[in-house]
Amino acid sequence: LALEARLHRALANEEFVLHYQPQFDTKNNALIGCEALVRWQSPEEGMISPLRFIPIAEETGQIVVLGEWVLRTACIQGKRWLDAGLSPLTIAVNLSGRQLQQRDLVQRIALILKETQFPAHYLKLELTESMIMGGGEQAVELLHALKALGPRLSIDDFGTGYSSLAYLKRFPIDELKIDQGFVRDIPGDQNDMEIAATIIAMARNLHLKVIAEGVETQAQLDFLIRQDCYACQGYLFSRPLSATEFARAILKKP
Ligand code: G
Ligand code: G
Ligand code: MN
Ligand code: NA
Repeated sequence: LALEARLHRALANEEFVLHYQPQFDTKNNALIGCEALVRWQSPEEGMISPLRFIPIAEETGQIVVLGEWVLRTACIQGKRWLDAGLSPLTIAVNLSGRQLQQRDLVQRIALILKETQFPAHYLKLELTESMIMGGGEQAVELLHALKALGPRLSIDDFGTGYSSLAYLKRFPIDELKIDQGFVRDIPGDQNDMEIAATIIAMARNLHLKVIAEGVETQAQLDFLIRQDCYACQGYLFSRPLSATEFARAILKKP
C-alpha cells in the first residue's frame, strides 16, 4: 500500500500520537510550555518519522484532517493536565499552510477550544513565514481572526523565508522561533551567530518573545543566555516525550 493510502487508514485507526517537547525560560530554567509533535506508530513499520509523512500529507491534503486531530488532541491533553492540577503551560501546535487555506479554519479552531474547554491563552499556533507571506490582506485578516480567538501566534523556522520583514508589524505575532539551522553550528559559525543575535535583538525591539529551537549543547545555551534569548527548546533539555513521560518528568504539582 502506498503511504498515502496507509495514512488514510492510520487516521481512521488512530495510529497517531502526540509527543511533547518542553520549552524553558532561558534565564531561570522555568518551564514555560511545550511543542506538540505528531508521531505515527504504524503496526507494520513501527515509528514513521514526520519528515516522511508530513510532506505527503501536505501534498494529498490529508494534513487538514491530521492537523485538526493534532490540535484537538493537544487541547484535550492540556485540559487534562490543568484539571489534574499540574502547572499550567502553553502548548504549541504546528499549523500547515493547507490548514490556513481552509475557509472555516477560525470557526473550526473556535469549536475545538469550546469542545475541549482548553483555555485559548494556553494555546500557541506555530506558522511559518512562507505560509503567511504572499497572502496579502487576506492573510493579515486571517491572523487577526485567529488571534482574536485567544491563542498566541509564533513564527516557526524564522529566518528561513526570503520574505520582507515588513509583515512582522502587520501581523499580530507574539513570538519568533529561531530556526534550528541557525543554532546548529553555534559557536563555530560566525554568520549563524550573527543571524541568531540579530533575530533576538529584533524580537526585543519589536516587543516579541523569541525562542531558539534545536538547542543541543551547553555552548549554544551559553551564547543564547548572553544574547538574552527568552526561551529554549532542544535535546539539551529534553527530547519530545510521550504525554505520560512528559507529565512524570517535566510537570510538577505547584
Ligand atoms: O517532530 P519532528 O522533530 O520529527 O518534526 C519533523 C517535522 O514535522 C518538523 O518540520 C515539524 O514541524 C513537523 N511536524 C511535527 N508535528 C507536526 C504537526 O502536528 N503538524 C505539522 N503541520 N507539522 C508537524
Ligand atoms: O519544524 P519544527 O520546528 O516544528 O520541528 C521541530 C523538529 O525539531 C522536530 O522534528 C523535533 O523533533 C526536532 N528537534 C527538537 N529538538 C531538537 C534538537 O535539539 N536537535 C535536533 N536536531 N532536532 C530537534
Ligand atoms: Mn514547530
Ligand atoms: Na522550526
